[in-house]
Amino acid sequence: MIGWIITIVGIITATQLMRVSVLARKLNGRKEEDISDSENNFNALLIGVFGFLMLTSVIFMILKYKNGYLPQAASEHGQEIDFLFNINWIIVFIVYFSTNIALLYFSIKYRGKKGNTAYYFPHDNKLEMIWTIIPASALAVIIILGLKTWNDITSKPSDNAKVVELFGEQFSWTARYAGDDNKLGYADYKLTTGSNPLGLVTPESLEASIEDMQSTVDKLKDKLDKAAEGKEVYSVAKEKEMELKMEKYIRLRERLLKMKERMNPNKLIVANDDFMTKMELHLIKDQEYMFIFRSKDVMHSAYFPHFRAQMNVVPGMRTKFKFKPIISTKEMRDITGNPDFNYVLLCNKICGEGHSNMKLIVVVDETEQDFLAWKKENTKSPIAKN
Ligand SMILES: [Cu+2]
Repeated sequence: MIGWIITIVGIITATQLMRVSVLARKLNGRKEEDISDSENNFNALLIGVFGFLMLTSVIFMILKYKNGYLPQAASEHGQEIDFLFNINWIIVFIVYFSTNIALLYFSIKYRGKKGNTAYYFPHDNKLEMIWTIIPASALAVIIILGLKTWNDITSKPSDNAKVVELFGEQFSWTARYAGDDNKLGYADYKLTTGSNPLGLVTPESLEASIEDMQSTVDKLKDKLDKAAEGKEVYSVAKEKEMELKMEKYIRLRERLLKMKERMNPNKLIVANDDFMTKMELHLIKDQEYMFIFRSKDVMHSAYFPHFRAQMNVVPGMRTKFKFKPIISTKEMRDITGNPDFNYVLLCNKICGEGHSNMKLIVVVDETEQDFLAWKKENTKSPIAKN
């Protein structure tokens, strides 16, 4: 509030001062365009002071915040992305400083002087060429390098990339590892139950869901029969609701029966060696990973700031991203000097009121042995065994 008052009073003062100087000119019998050399010199001095403050404050901020925008890259492609980012910064700074220094220098050098006349300079082909070719080649370098890196990042992973699924829901992440066969078992939302939270398709889960749906249908049918015989009384709306629910479950059950017919049982057992966790995502240093993202409810976005990876997590489709962590958690703790440092997976789409809690600690183990030791203690089968 006080800031606003000061600003408004400042503007009023400046306009009044300008009016005073205009009136003073009239009293002296000078025309408005008659500007003395001393006034021009004073303007040139102000330009110099303003330019100096502007450029030094930019240099100050570069030195102060140089690493402020992103943490150190800890994945293979992350370092390439940072390299591109730095090239862009270098080009921006060269252009920024050279054009602004030239602008300030010439404004001061050619400040108004008595007797100066303007130089007539309508067109120059050489200059046109220079300011077309230089920006065009700078852009070409940025675009070609960028496309090349993007193609590398999004190309197919190698055969020894380990497959991990990240399943997003309001408001948590579940990591499912593909197991020894390195194949993720099939999943279908229709099979999602309390004991099968990821909706994995196995012969048992299919059978269990079909039975489950049958018993729901039976129960509803029983109630509706009793209502028809007058043994139980429901409101018209309630009865309609039960009818619709029963139809829905009959439809779903038919679809699952068809799925059971179509699916090769040998393909369904690939889920059996999958293992999952909601506690921490453990990765192995220098191991390539293929992440597959799935969402249970709304759009989420999986964001690994240290790995320079971000991918939308969309209901009804699978999105993918591959990367290779190259700095272990232990090494990063030494680099940052922070013994509590941890990599994180964050949700980067505002997906509901608990969005800010949707986070998973990521640990990069030094060796496969470390990973296996963690796996033994902390992961479980994605389907609860009865
Ligand atoms: Cu989210």
